[in-house]
Amino acid sequence: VPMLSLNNVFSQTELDAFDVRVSTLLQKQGIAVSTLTYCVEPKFDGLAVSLLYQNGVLVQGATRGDGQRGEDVTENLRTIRSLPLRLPPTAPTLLEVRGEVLMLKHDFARLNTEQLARGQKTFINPRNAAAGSLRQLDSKMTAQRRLSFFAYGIARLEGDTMPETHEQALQQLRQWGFPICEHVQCVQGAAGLWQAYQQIEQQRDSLPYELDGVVYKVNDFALQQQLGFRTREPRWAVAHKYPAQEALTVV
Ligand code: D41
Repeated sequence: VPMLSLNNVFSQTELDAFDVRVSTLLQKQGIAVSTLTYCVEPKFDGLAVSLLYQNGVLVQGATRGDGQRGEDVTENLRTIRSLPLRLPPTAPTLLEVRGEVLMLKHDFARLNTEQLARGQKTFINPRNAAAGSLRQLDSKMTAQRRLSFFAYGIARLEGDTMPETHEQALQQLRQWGFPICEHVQCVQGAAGLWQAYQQIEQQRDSLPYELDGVVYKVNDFALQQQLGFRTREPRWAVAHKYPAQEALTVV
């Protein structure tokens, strides 16, 4: 299943337009909608990966690459402590999970301190550190870097019924042992999206990971399917970026 990319909105006006576009498209298809329910989740500044489980066992993990073909990073992914290698007996026969690999702020700070002490190059930001760590040729090197994983979706499921909403899919993933971001919230309409955007922005500095924005997703899978996608971006989801963080330094 290809890994889609996300369109962006950059303002409240564009956010409103997204909600209007979604409602109008559904109305044109004869689906009456008053206020839409969306899931809002932090957009981690990490690397998107796809994980394939057969009979509850992780058999393959890949980076996104061009969306069709990525890099096989299975051995390196196996070293991530929070990423389940084996699922409980309740898990489906086939499961493909999408999520984000990232480095927490404190693990990044520690890595750079260690790099300095060893006289090795430091990393510019947690994303670069995570990317460099996941692409190591020797998984023993990856194991020494503390990477984290959060699941954000189910791409394929066999041997069980697909949940009806994104929120339920995340709950199901949690029950199968995947780490899910605890800041995901369901909201109503454009006003709800804007409120959640601002609320998560206020928490941004106190969160243990770096966010580059939030992602809005139509919660109902039946509606997602009606909306479909345009070349490589789903019509039912969009990313809303936060302004880049600025800091002062002595040169
Ligand atoms: O946290 C993220 N970076 C994130 C990325 C997320 N929370 N949700 C995402 N959802 C999708 C869709 C809606 C296409 C399944 C994503 C991404 N995609 C994504 N990451 C990289 C490219 C696309």
